[in-house]
Amino acid sequence: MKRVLCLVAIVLTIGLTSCGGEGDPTTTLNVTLTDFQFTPNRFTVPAGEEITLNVNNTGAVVHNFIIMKLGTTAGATYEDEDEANVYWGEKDIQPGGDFSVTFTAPMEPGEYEVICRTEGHIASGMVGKLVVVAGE
Ligand SMILES: [Cu+2]
Repeated sequence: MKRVLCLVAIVLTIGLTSCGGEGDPTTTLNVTLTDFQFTPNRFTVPAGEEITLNVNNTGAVVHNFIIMKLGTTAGATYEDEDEANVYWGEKDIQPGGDFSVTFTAPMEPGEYEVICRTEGHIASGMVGKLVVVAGE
């Protein structure tokens, strides 16, 4: 019985966490690029706001931070035709690269795919989510 209660508590906690959102929306994103991950790999931003992206590539190879348009995906491999579905991207971030860029968050709330276009990196797990939430 105790075990069941515990499980219920865990489920409730998870439920509340996902309900309370994805974490509060923020206009400053700090992301570390490694071989082959975005850390963190989930970002929540307010729609239409200017977002500052602080990028740090601590990996050994070139990485990218590319946001795909809503409802699109680069699939398992980023190909030339995926270019048309890019919402915004910071491309060819060199190893050791550590800088800030800004972009405007999409107006439409939803979950946007974030990927690294370097060959093989999506398949290796270099995928993230940009969650856009409606402003107040
Ligand atoms: Cu990469």
